[in-house]
Amino acid sequence: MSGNKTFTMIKPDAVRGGHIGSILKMICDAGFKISAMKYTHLSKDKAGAFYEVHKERPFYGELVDFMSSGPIVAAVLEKDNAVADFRTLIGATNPAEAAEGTIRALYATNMGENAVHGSDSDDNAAIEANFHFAGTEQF
Ligand code: FUP
Repeated sequence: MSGNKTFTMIKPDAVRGGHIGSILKMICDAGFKISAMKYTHLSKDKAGAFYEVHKERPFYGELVDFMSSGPIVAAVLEKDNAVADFRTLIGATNPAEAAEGTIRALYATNMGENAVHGSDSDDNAAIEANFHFAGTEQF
């Protein structure tokens, strides 16, 4: 059975572009309830730890620099089938391949600066939510 929570970040490019409000509206209009949210600026250490799984990949350094280059919005979202439905809403990692009308098709710049994060499994959704939020900050 699929879980009902996913974790997202509105990344520094989309924040700089002034798209927080539009992206949150798309998320709410798609039926997601916000169960935790914060506006924060990740340190390099924290961005590096979040993306630890990509440590050996060639793009890791750039990814960490980008994710710590400005503020982000982190949030936990709740909906039936949250992980899969949210990945449908955001579109493919590479915005050139993202379906029309998806958040990345509308707001992402390129593969690296791709506007939003979405968890890729129920297990990772829980790990990522707990990485950013204490239990008392999740409702
Ligand atoms: P996604 O699950 O769609 O966020 O994508 P991944 O977990 O595969 O990648 C995480 C982040 O690494 C992406 F959002 C952007 C960055 N990335 C690159 O910069 N280049 C790549 O080739 C793959 C990912």
